[in-house]
Amino acid sequence: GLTRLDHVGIACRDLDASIAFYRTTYGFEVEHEEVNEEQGVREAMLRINGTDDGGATYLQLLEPTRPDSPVAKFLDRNGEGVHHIAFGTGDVAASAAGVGERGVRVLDKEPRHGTLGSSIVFLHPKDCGGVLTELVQAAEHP
Ligand code: CMX
Ligand code: CO
Repeated sequence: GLTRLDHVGIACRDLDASIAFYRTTYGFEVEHEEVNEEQGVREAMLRINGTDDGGATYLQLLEPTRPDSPVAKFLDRNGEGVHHIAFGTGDVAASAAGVGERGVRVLDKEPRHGTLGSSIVFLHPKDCGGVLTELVQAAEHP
């Protein structure tokens, strides 16, 4: 099942400026940065909290790497702001299948590569009350 809020994804035009805002305003630090060419993003993960069992919740700051990417399209339409939420699961394929049986469109037939070797799928925002929703399974050996 879905056990936690893994992250909130935020679309920004300038990743370094966004990182600086979160550091200056709240004191959040970047734990990890990477480029995901498949998703068309340069991203930073800022850890908000962590639990003894290794669970954590992040902000995911997203800057587009190309103009036809989902985040670039979102910025063109809406400007900067909250782009998606992500729930954590121990088995993303099983969770996606379960949600799909309830009539929600799963956008990825097979899980794709996410942050730090995680496996991710996206659910259509029109089937989720206007919220683009991601399911994420952490890598076993990050
Ligand atoms: N949240 C809520 N609604 C959204 C949305 C978002 N992030 N993005 C698009 N929509 C809505 C639009 O407002 C639009 O609604 P209307 O028809 O009412 O105007 C509708 O969805 C279609 O929008 P679009 O601009 O034509 O966009 P597309 O259909 O081409 O793509 C989506 C939308 C969700 C299928 C696409 O963005 C997608 O596949 N996203 C998943 C991948 C992704 O977002 N990757 C980046 C993050 C990577 C990561 O987290 O690691
Ligand atoms: Co995400």
